[in-house]
Amino acid sequence: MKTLGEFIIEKQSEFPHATGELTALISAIKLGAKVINRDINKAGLIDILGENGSANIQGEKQMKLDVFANETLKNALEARGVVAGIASEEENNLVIFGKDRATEGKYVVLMDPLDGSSNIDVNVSVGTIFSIYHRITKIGSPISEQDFLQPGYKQVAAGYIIYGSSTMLVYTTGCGVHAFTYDPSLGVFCLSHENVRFPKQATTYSINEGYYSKFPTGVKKYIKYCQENDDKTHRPYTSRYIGSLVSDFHRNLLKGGIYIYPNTAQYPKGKIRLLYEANPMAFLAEQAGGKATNGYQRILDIEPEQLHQRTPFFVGMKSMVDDADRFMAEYKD
Ligand code: P6P
Repeated sequence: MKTLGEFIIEKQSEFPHATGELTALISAIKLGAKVINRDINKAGLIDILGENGSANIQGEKQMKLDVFANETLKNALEARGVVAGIASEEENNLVIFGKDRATEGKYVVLMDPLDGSSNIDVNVSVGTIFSIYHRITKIGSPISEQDFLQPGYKQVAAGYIIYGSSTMLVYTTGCGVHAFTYDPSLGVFCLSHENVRFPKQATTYSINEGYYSKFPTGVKKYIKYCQENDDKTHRPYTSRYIGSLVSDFHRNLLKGGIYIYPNTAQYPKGKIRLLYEANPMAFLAEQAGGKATNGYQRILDIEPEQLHQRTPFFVGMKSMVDDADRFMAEYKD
């Protein structure tokens, strides 16, 4: 059994210039994940206690779990002193760490602390997504939005935690994708999947087909393609959609699939956030031999303009994303 801590230190020794700061950063995320995992597993119970007006188990004012997840990760990251600040789905603006605006942190972190949190009420798995960059501004000077509005190909590391039937932390630093399963009896994440790659054979497409009438023509054509009978390409594919990006992505990574959230009437620019959802998942996908686009362009090449900007998102096995992109090119609306 190899723990996440042991694995990171072992890998760190492969990078002589590594100073251990990224190791400290990832272990802060690991700590945050353990705390969030503990409370997610009691979510129903805490809600029940909270609903009759009594205090929750810890006697604290009950926080919505996604706010709780945000506070937990923010505190864990600030405590390590290697992060200059964060951007989060739960924060309108940048959060600058350190007593004054100048700070010594070498990294900035962008995160969706609890993606798919509406699923908690119905006991469906949810996730935390994180994306790590070197800051652009000089260490010691104030950080600014330019530290965060970097294209995805500049990410130093990215990953997610999935709180499902087991809790797993999946991450990449650009040297493959590695997955660790949490053992609550020991309080450690153990290496369970080293160098994860998408399978060779496509099996699953994930999209909310309830919005079919609102999809671009290329997406409609691709869905019909997935549903055709063709033994050579193992179609029809299975349709699976959980409504939680991390869960759908994780299943597609292990079983072979594609996740699509295109632009729709309700989300003309797409629903998925570029900086702290699409970019980290795209980095992981490419490191696992897959592909991620907005239907036309590589996600990691998109030059961000705003912290919370959205994008259409096609991510998964390269062969499946290639097929979807081909239909998008052929049937431009
Ligand atoms: P819809 C969760 O809110 C999320 O951002 C993704 O995790 C998920 O795939 C998608 O939205 C679900 O959106 O419109 O299908 O309910």
